[in-house]
Amino acid sequence: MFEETIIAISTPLGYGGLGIVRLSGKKSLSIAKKIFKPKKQKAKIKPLRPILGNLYDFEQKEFFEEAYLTYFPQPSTYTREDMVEISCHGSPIILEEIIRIGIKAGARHANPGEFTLRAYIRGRIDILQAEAINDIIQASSLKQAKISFKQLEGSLSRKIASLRKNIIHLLSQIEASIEFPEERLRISPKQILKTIENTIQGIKKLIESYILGKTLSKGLTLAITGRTNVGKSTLFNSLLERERAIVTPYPGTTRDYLQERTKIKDSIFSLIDMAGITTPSHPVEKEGIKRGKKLLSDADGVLLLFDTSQNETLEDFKLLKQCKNKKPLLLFNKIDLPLRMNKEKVKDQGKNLPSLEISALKGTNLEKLKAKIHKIFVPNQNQGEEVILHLRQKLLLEEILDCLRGGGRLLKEGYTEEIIAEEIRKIIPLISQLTGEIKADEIINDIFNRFCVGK
Ligand SMILES: Nc1nc2c(ncn2[C@@H]2O[C@H](COP(=O)(O)OP(=O)(O)O)[C@@H](O)[C@H]2O)c(=O)[nH]1
Ligand SMILES: [Mg+2]
Repeated sequence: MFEETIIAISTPLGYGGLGIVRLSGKKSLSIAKKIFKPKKQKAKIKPLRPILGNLYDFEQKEFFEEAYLTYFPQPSTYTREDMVEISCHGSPIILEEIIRIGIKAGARHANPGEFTLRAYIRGRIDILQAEAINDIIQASSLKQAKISFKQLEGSLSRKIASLRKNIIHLLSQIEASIEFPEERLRISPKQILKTIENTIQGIKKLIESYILGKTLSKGLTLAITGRTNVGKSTLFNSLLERERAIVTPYPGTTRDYLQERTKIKDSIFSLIDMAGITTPSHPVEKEGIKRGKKLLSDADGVLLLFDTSQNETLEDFKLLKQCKNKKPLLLFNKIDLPLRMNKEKVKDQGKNLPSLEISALKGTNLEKLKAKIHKIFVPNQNQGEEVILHLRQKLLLEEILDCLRGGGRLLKEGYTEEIIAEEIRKIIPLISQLTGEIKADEIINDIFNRFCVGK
């Protein structure tokens, strides 16, 4: 399948100043010559030199558009194959026509991400870099785009390569002491343990960086909860800066949940406005509450609202207890109204939990709230430290961590080197999965299907 020459429109479909069609594969140049004729009749297509010409429909024998063509000879190309780029007016009709005659001339339409897939299959990039390419294209924040750019340049790949080197070194030491137990090169269990623990620390850091990665790419989910009528939907709208949720003075207005993305500083949050988790008075509300509970337990963070213009209720305390393990931010709302709540009593119940007084309606302390949300939920990160952006990567790193911990445990329990080596050896294929050295169809499909056609 990678022997065929592929063709695709690489610019977004729509009207634009320019549109680009790309070809990749052995027949790129010969196909290009069929569908493109230089303006100067005797001019030759030279590598890496844009040449002006006309696009040619060889069936109807007519020209239909002006274009620049650039030929990129293999192997120093995006795909490591021969490539051709045709740059013309950004007209969807013209671009589709180029694809049609390109296919007539012997090309095949590219699948999503197939150019990048070829770069990976041909060994120019690993799968971490392929993921980074798509992350740049689909970046939700400049900070994330910059992280992805570094990963495309190989920052994460180098980190993983050095992890592999350390693991192999450790294994060879353990294995040497199995083979030559009487010799001096025997490594002490203490030394093995030290290496294992150092490696664990490094991997833990990477895994922890995923939370930051998530805030920069997909966004952290933040559930706004509290009993009915405390002002959840009002706060939801204020944070979104638009009237997304319906707000009324009647309890039970929000029956289903609403979810919307918003940016707070350079981080993305997916805010969830939930139905009040109270005794339902309506079947629709009941379902809403059920879903709400699930959302609450899945959320990365919780904002728990109280209505300070009312006396505290048992329900407030119940909710506090329910989300305590989620370390919620307590928000005392409606401070524009006369105070009736015993805030200290509530705070006492939520010991050590951060809190803030606000008026969602009047916008009091809203900026403070945003700063606080950022401070509490977005982890700090030192400049230049690697950030993991994909769950796939995080899960594999967790498996590696498990093996290391397992190895350490066996060592402490006094098991033989053979058994410890066996546990540590399991890490090697996991690393190969991480970098894509093991080319598994399932992973390939999953990753490249997220790409646009033409990339
Ligand atoms: N005075 C005042 N009223 C508020 C405030 N926040 C919400 N409300 C009102 O409280 C009622 C219920 O608000 P809503 O956002 O629908 O509460 P929810 O049931 O928790 O979603 C509405 O009449 C809001 O206008 C506030 O900060 N101050
Ligand atoms: Mg509501």
